[in-house]
Amino acid sequence: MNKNTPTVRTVEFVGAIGAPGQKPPSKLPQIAIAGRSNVGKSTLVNRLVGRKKLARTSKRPGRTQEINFFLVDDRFLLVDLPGYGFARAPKNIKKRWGRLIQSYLRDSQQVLGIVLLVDARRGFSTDDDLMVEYIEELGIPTLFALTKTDKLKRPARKKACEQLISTLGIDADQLVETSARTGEGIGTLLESLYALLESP
Ligand SMILES: Nc1nc2c(ncn2[C@@H]2O[C@H](COP(=O)(O)OP(=O)(O)OP(=O)(O)O)[C@@H](O)[C@H]2O)c(=O)[nH]1
Ligand SMILES: [Mg+2]
Repeated sequence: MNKNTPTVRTVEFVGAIGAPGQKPPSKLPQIAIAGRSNVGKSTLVNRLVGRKKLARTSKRPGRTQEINFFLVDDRFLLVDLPGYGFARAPKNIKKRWGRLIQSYLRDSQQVLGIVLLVDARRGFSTDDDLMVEYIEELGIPTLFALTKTDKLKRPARKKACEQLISTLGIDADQLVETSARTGEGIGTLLESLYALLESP
């Protein structure tokens, strides 16, 4: 992290949405963390704000079942979404989570940006593709982050990055390599989020 890296001073859980149609707990700008189940969304939220146990995490997919809102520095909401693409979840549950995420992203006027996470070892999935399509339809600015880079050696990691960049047709600077374990990329991602908040 360089000396300009923002640091989070205060953070608190301010509410959750469990069903489509419910409203976010505040009208402040929101940045949502999206991705497949188990990709590391809740862990990344904790790491970004420097609090180990704020958002609940689990080894098993399907941990986060509601949309959770965390107020950061009384300035914006970091939003921990439930994961999608969890193959073993019952069909009705999968449908419910999908509807919940879609209705929130569609109806909230305050979603300033989305960070879409992709597991460095697992790569981009069909479900990610559907999510990207949906986000594009809504026109919400999106950043991409590879997660769990600590689990890959350099060459494999480089390959994962190149693959994702070419699949998405994005510029290299739209992708951040992160590890919640080592802290890699966390400062960079935080800087990007603050830049987004400050953009007109
Ligand atoms: N090695 C490593 N493990 C990680 C990292 N980030 C998350 N994990 C692990 O991945 C598992 C899933 O993390 P979560 O943060 O609960 O994942 P999630 O995306 O919130 O999952 P759902 O809420 O089920 O959608 C946990 O066992 C974490 O410890 C990372 O950077 N490196
Ligand atoms: Mg989670």
